[in-house]
Amino acid sequence: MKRREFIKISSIGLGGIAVASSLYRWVPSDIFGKYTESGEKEDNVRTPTYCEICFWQCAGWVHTTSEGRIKKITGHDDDPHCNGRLCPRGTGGVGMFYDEDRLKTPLIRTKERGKDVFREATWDEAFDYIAEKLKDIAAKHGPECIALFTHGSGGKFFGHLLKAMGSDNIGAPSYAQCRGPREVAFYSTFGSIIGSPEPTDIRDTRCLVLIGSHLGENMHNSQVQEMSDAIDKGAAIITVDPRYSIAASKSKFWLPIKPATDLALLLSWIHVLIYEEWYDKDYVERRTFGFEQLKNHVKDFTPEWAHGITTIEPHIIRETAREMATASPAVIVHPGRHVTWYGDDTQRMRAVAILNALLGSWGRRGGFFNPESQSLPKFPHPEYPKPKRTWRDAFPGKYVLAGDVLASGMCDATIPTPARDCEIKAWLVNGTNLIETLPNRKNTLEAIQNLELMVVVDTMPMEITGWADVVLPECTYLERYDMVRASAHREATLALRMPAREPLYDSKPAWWMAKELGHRLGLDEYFNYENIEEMLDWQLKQVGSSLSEMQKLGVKRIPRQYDDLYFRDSDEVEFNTNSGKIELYSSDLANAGFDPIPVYTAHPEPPPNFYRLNYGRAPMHTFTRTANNPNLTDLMDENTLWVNPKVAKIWDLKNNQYVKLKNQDGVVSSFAIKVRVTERIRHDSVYMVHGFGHSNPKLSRAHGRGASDSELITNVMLDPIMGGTGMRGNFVTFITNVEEVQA
Ligand SMILES: Nc1nc2c(c(=O)[nH]1)N[C@H]1C(S)=C(S)[C@@H](COP(=O)(O)OP(=O)(O)OC[C@H]3O[C@@H](n4cnc5c(=O)[nH]c(N)nc54)[C@H](O)[C@@H]3O)O[C@H]1N2
Ligand SMILES: Nc1nc2c(c(=O)[nH]1)N[C@H]1C(S)=C(S)[C@@H](COP(=O)(O)OP(=O)(O)OC[C@H]3O[C@@H](n4cnc5c(=O)[nH]c(N)nc54)[C@H](O)[C@@H]3O)O[C@H]1N2
Ligand code: SF4
Ligand SMILES: [Mo]
Repeated sequence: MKRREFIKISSIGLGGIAVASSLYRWVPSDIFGKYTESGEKEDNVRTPTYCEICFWQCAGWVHTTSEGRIKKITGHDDDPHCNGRLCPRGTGGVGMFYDEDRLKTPLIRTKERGKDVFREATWDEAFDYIAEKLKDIAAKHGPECIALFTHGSGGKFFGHLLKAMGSDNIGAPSYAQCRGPREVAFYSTFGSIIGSPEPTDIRDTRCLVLIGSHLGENMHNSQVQEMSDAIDKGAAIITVDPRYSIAASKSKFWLPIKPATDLALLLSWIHVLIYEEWYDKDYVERRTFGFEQLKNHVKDFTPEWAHGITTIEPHIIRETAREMATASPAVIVHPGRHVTWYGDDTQRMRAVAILNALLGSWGRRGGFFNPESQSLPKFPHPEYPKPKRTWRDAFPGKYVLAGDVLASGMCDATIPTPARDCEIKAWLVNGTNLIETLPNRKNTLEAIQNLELMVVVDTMPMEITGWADVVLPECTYLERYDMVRASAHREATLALRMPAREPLYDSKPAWWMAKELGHRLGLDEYFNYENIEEMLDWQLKQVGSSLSEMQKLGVKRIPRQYDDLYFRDSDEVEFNTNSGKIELYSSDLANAGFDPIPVYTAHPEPPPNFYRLNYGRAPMHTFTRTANNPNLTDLMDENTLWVNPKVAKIWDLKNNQYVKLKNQDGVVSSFAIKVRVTERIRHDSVYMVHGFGHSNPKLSRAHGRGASDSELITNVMLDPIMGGTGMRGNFVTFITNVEEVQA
């Protein structure tokens, strides 16, 4: 979009954002403030941080006593990610620091891989061991055979190290296992990805449509606050979910859709908007490309057609379309976040993007705003060597529209096949529990067994650390510096994380590990600073701040220079697409040989006596990373299996009874899970929260508590467009003769 066409004004929107009051009614009230204590003022040192318990990265303050005892973490009032309030997980972050099961020293494996038998090592020993192996692997196979899997702040430092070595194989599970399809879909429609935090203008919306996005359980802080605000102001929520989620309970309309059929509903909404002439005609005419093709394409996708597929009544489809149209342009059909469901996810997300375009919500108040960020220049270093190969070479002609590295792709490219002349030989894994994170565990383990080296950087003994050759203990986010958070929002902000105290045990920060490894690999010129303070101070000074200013402020808001948070009706806008318009008909997809307008295809149904395995989030946990956190296990220490009463009757299942699950490929869950009989789940599915069923016995609170959805996800429905790993095509049945209740 051409910024110079906008009028420049000095500053806008500096006032504080109202804090929602009703949000925190959504989760049990005893969660909040439970772990805070009111320390005396004079014994209260506060240092800035941003949260690492999830990727919303709320900024806050760590309150310590003068002796360095961490008392509590609170939200930063100036931070638009949290508006002064942390979610239960963020407050409970203290538990991560105090967890006595933490990794305490570097470890080097002494038995065969996977046996989880290690000896303690010094940092020097561990680094020397790793550096020698990496040099050897790079000499034998090229540095491109080294891959980094990372999810979390330390990835910046290890990513820099990898690039300095000459490898671009740097991937996070937050693409192919999470947001990838929506990013490709919105990029091909609007010429812009969604990114994080999502630029959804929820606080000013009049209608929010959530398709599988379970905000409230998905506890992305300010989004949930804004949704709560919007509800208070009378916004209508439309929730499409086979499960009666918390969001559904706050909704004007709950559409309990038959799983895997969302694309039919979306196409029929598009049909209704167009054929009832409820779409934003002026916006569509001026700003979009391919309307006639779209109109023709959806001609037969009537609500009556969709009813037969989705089970949603035709009049409900019409009424909800009307609700959106009435609110337009202050309406958001939310793009969701974890959208890798059924393998046609990019196309489903395209339909979501098209709906938003028809409703004129992109770039409009109450729809999607135009985010602003302040990037920090990189500390000077020599150019990176150009890699001769990447993971993509393992998949010629495939996943051409993937805009980012596929973690699952790098994993697959580690398994030798005759067709391939090179495989990935070494993994550096930072802050991602790949065993539980990637679907198809057998495949992940096969890849790991083919490695010459696997180094895992983590804070806890997890499933992935058990398979490592070398484990490096990172200190928690409360004990370290990381890169400055420079995030995009209505206004750009910078947020600092600094240590609130010395690290416990012999744990160290990622920046230091990367620099030390760089030194041993002869890459000192890439780490041309004494310590991270020097580097951060240099970066901050380039944008008119400094480390000492940020240590005091914690968060710095940078006023927008241009009045371009939304388009004005009079603005001419050029979109970053081939046509320069919003592409209802995608030329990117057409050029790559895919359907330019989404086509509905049916997905497999559960076989007799099997139920679709559905999974999601709980407000007090994040993936597998919090399952052992003492503060958060206090709130929820195992997951339960939601079972519809009809199904419970057939199987004679009682509430609180433990069962094991067997999937369509005969995989049986390692641990039993407690049944929760509830009308809130459809009869064709069962539901559990992801992140439980830990098999590492070193997790004293989490081991064997609840079941792991991951180990039952053996069928992966690959998105041919961008390689996303659809994970909702797995079916389970019950094993009821489980004697033992968990210890
Ligand atoms: N079956 C299934 N699979 C999924 C999902 C699902 O719902 N079900 N969700 C998908 C989605 S949406 C995503 S985004 C991914 C998330 O995938 P991951 O980010 O891999 O998720 P976690 O399970 O939280 O693993 C995080 C690891 O980082 C470690 N860790 C925590 N803090 C730190 C730190 O400060 N430093 C270091 N070095 N390590 C740290 C934790 O101990 C843990 O081992 O998973 C995807 N995979
Ligand atoms: N508390 C907490 N919050 C989190 C996280 C966390 O770990 N903990 N993780 C964060 C991350 S990285 C992500 S990606 C997001 C993920 O959260 P979201 O993007 O909101 O949701 P999903 O995990 O995709 O979907 C879960 C919902 O989809 C419903 N669902 C299942 N199948 C279907 C279907 O076929 N159609 C429809 N319409 N709905 C279906 C489920 O019933 C469930 O309510 O959460 C984020 N927020
Ligand atoms: S939403 Fe909660 S867990 Fe996530 S960053 Fe914010 S406070 Fe931390
Ligand atoms: Mo995610």
